[in-house]
Amino acid sequence: MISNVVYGLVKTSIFEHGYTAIVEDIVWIKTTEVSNHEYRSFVDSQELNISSLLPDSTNWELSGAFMEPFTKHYFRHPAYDDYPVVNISHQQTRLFCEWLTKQFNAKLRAEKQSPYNKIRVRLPTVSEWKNTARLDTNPWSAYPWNGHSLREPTGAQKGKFRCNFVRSKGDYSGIPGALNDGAFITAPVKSYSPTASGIYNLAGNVAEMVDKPCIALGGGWRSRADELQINASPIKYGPTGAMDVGFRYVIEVVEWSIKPKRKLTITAKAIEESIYRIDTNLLMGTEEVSNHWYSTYARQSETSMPNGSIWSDVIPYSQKLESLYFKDNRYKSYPVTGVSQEEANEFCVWLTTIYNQEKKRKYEEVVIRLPSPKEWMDMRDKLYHQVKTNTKQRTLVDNFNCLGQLDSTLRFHNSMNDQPRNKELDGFIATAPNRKFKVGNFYGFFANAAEWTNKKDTAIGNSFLDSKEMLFDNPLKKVKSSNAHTGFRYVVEIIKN
Ligand SMILES: [Ca+2]
Ligand SMILES: [Ca+2]
Ligand SMILES: [Ca+2]
Repeated sequence: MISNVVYGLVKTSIFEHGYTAIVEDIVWIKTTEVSNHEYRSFVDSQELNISSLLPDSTNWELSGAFMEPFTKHYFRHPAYDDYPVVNISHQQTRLFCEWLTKQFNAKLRAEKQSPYNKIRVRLPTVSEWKNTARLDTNPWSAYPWNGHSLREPTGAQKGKFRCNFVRSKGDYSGIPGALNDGAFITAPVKSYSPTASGIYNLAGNVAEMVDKPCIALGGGWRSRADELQINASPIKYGPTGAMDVGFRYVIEVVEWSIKPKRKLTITAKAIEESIYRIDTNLLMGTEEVSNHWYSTYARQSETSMPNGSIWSDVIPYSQKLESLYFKDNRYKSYPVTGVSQEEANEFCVWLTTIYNQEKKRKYEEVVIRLPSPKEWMDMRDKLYHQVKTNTKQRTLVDNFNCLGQLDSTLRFHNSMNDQPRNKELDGFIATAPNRKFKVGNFYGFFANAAEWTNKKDTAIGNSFLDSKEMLFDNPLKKVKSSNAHTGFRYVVEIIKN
């Protein structure tokens, strides 16, 4: 099950069950609507003002139906423990989320090994909710499953309804038998088949609140089939909620615990292993300079690493990269970015000294420097012919901006892991590890990070921000200052053999 995958991934008790990642390692959504039992544990843990936290049970009224038992028992009776909490206000859900944030952060503090320092529980945004509904479907799908049928297409449940809604005006339970969705009002939060990601009742049962007040998504037990569609108009609710409106929350990680990079000694041999001959006296780095190499330089020359905040300019949900990219061991093999052309030059000078000073070295004297635009372009033309091989082997040429727009959907963010759901995606929203994409003998040459040249204010090559169409053209770029998508690779020029 998904929950186990998530647990395996994060190794922290707060994710033990009931959550699915919607932004890899950053945002999780609860797989069920919040139940009466869960909301009650919040209310019952408070000492003051409990009455202001209780659902407004007077909302239970429906002309022509006998609702008194719900008014009296729905929230408190154990028979309804696993039913979604309803009749609560937007403000009450906020207090619930604040309370749960404190509970979870206390748990994290108690766990020495947790990868997270701090999380925040909150209602999802409209787009997070909709993208959750489309995690396992075609982008154009009307419901949180593929196809237009509201009945199970296969399996033991074939022909049964897959959600709780209204069949026709005034009919909340349907007629008995297979036509019936089985629920007169709400159904337990784990009713019906979950999506492939393990999420229950996105469509129907109770409409779900989002961060924006007064609107709830997905339709509820009083909604018609068309009102359950992902893009249907939201349900409106009043100041004390409604009997068909509940919520589910997301957990967003805001702070990670840092595992510092291990110490690295850069030797002449390591430099020799990092380059490939491109001309008689010229060798080029086969990959972009990594965070690990750059931080080794930074430590030894008392230079600072780039500031993680540059990530917020280029991608949504940037907090993980902001806190970890330039500091943490997990990103040691990613290209360093956020360095200015001058800083890249200084790194090259430092590396030259390292090489020429060492006793065990292949070449008597070298100069390590940034490539000229021409040197880089000549290499590009050679590599261009090898792209065919990649096509034949069905391996991607590089890490670029597959969907053309970064904030299009969460399924894109979700593809930050190594196994994208869709083969057309390269799997990375920001940079990829240096050695992930290869053409000929070179990694990350066409994209991943753009690269500084030795020509003033000029970078070359594309980056994770550029579309596929740009991958093979337009490589020269005027760049004034450091940014999150420009890194560099060096060339080694042999002065004396
Ligand atoms: Ca729902
Ligand atoms: Ca990408
Ligand atoms: Ca590159």
